[in-house]
Amino acid sequence: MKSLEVTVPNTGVEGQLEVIEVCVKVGELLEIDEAVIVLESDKATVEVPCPAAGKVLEVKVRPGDKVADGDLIMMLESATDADTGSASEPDEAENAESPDYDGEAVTQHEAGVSEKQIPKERGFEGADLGSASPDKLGIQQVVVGIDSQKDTKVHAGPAVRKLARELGADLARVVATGPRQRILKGDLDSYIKLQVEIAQSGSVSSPQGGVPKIELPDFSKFGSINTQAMNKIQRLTAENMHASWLTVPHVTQFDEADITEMEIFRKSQKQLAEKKGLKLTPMPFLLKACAYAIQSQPQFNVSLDMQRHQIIQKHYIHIGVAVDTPNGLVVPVIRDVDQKNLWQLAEECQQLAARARDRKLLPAEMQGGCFTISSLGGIGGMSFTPIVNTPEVAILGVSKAQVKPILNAENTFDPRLMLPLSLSYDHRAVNGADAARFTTLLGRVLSDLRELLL
Ligand code: CAO
Repeated sequence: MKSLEVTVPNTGVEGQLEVIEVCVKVGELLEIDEAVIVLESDKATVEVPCPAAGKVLEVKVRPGDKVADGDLIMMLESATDADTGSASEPDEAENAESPDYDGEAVTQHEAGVSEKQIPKERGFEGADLGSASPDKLGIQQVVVGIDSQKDTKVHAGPAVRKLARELGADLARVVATGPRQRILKGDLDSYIKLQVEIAQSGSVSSPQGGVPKIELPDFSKFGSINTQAMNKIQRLTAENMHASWLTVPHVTQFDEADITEMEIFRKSQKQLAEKKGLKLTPMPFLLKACAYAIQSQPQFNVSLDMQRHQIIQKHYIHIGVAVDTPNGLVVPVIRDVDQKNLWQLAEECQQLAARARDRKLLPAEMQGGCFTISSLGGIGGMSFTPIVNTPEVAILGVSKAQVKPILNAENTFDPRLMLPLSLSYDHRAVNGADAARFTTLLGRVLSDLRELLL
């Protein structure tokens, strides 16, 4: 093992160059020609390759230092002598296109070290980078840097780096398509184009993913059409649904509740309900059962603050009820559901639904929800996957109850009225086992309301 001094090779530049990147750390094992430091003059950037394979013993320079030819860069422990500069076969990958200083594509063969190959304005004409081979020196234009913030290696030429600096683009975010993950100018162009597109339209069209913009055809080519502007409710619903669909990892848990006894009780109250001027539908029962389940499982009564990495636990139970109106979907919120009885809930639900359909709801009446119930039971269907009403973390979808044959303890079938439940939840806040417990609990209390009295 020998201790080698690795110095700044002959760069052909008079005076000092700034060290803009140090690509090695003490103790790191380096291959021959691996980038050691990156130097920059006001005209160009150049990588100093390692003259021999070995282990870094000591690094003598830091980013920002000014160095001249012959200055010590690092001490290297090596079993071999430094490469004497014999020409080696250029790597095939390095023959591929890479950008030159003017942003035009040149091949690495052309980007050598002779005067002809490196334009004068680069300041490195006739460069002799010491022990590195001329062909390998062609690689000098492929600067290997370390992104200071992400500690991610970025491979890009000086022109691309300069352009990225001017545009304020973070090269670590650019998808590289060049050989050895090198970022080409075209890659930077695509990245910038994408950012502009995102900024302008809020949507993304990218082969790397994102939300593709859907181009609409001219529908009138296929038949008669007319168009009308979306109203405010429709616009807001579309925006909120889309935001929730994109940000919330949704899972839906399906279950059934045996509401045979509940229906007998509900129907028995019909006359009293009429006297009160109310309609006692399954909704107040669902509200009560959900409030009970939320009390038992408070993880359903949270919101996530992903910016601050905080879980906000709520100590009140306000439940929103999705109401279908001629103008679109609105979700008025019933406050403190846990503290109200079935008649109060029936009355409030009825009044809010009427006000919603008459477009009389105040914004405050649609705020502060912890959980939502969306009932399509009066319409039909077997089950559905409701979208979480963010920043809430769960929503219960209810479909039409149907009489089904259910096996009893005597191994015969009883006709039972079964209510389909579809609980969609934000899987960041709620796990699958909790969701299954939640719907199981709902099923239990809806099949035997006495538990709600305890
Ligand atoms: N199974 C069987 N019947 C049901 C039922 C169910 N799950 N839920 C309600 N019903 C019955 C009611 O008992 C009532 O019948 P009766 O008049 O014989 O008692 C009938 O269906 C109509 O009920 P309703 O829909 O008027 O009342 P509700 O309290 O159940 O619901 C409301 C109120 C406001 C939720 C409802 O009118 C509504 O707007 N639903 C649509 C919600 C929606 O659009 N959700 C989708 C959101 S995502 O796009």
